[in-house]
Amino acid sequence: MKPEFIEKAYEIARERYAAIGVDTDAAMEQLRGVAISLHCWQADDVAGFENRGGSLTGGIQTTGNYPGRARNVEEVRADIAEALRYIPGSHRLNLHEIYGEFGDERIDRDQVEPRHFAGWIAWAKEHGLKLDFNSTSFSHPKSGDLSLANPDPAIREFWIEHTRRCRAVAEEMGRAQGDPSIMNVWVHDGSKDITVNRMYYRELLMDSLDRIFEKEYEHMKDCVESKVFGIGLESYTVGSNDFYIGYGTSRGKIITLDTGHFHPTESVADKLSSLLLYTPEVMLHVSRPVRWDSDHVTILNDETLDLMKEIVRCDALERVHIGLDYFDASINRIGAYVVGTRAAQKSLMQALLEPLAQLRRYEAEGRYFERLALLEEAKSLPWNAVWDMFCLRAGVPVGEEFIAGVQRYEREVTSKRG
Ligand code: RNT
Ligand code: ZN
Repeated sequence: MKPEFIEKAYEIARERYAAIGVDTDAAMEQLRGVAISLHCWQADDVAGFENRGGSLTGGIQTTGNYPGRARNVEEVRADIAEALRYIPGSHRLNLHEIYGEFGDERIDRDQVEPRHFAGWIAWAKEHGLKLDFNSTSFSHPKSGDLSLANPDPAIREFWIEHTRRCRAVAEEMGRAQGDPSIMNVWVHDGSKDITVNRMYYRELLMDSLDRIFEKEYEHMKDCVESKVFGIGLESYTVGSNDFYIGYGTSRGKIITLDTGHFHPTESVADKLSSLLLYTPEVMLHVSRPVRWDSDHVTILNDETLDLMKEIVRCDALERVHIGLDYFDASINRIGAYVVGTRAAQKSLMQALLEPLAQLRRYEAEGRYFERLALLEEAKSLPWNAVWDMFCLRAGVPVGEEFIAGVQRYEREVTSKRG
């Protein structure tokens, strides 16, 4: 696309938006300030580097067998660096504990140390990325159906120790990058069939979490993620939404909202304004559930748009952290990163271009026809000209141009992987 065309289209869009009181330059400036936390696990179908040869457990699943999956730390890094070439702005990378560099040592999950992430910390610094972190309860011989809520003291202690150590890793990341690392705790604990001791496992989970969070840290922040159900764990989830709303609000912890972890017609966007009244911050896992928590690639759809609009309408860009969480093994994985991240950014771009002042005036005056009409018209305002300009200024491909870049990398790199 010729830069002159993009500039011309932008000039027109700027005037069009100015007429309804929206400053497009300010919107771009705001978007530039928003880092999206890219999840490292799209690169290799949530495999990690423990090389135990085990499969993905914990009620989550990747489907598809697209060639070119990253097989080691070098390949994960190269693929993420490649994806970032097509994504405007500076971002974060969200690691899971199983992506530590353990070398030839046999380091079990209750032995992980910050040194296993020294390579990541150095690499992230070189690439201008900040790191976030996750403990990993799944894909391990001790995962079973219950980890932090396990009645067996030995297994529960193992996972408590793991999660405590993960917080120490996150602390080190945060210290090294001069910005808190956000550490997410999601455990798969649940059961397949009718459960009679529901309260008991929740008591255990509450106690485990309290013990995990005993130590105060300065350079990391904790967040807790709920879920409706997992595969093979359909009837009961220990860490349900109600559990974590109670836990997070009573303990002052950040709550993670994964857009795939609610009932299909439930609005995740609508949760923000309630949660933000009671919790310090919110972490998002933006995903795309198709019929269930399928973790399809995030796209620009009504759900993503509503979520981003709600962040802006709540004036909460500083308090809501946007992370991605999907894993599609059926398509080019680098392309999956680019499409998903750009979709989140495009949605946020539209949210930042909303004629909010005028909409609020209409609402306050009870002029609901006018509010509805302006909301409808705003949908077809030339937001894409502003988005194109944003990409041009950031030095990344405009529009569909990135497809060719991803194809080239596939030809030269990922298709050659065995
Ligand atoms: C699972 C949760 C969780 C995971 C990652 C891998 O349903 O969404 O966030 O996707 O921890
Ligand atoms: Zn998630």
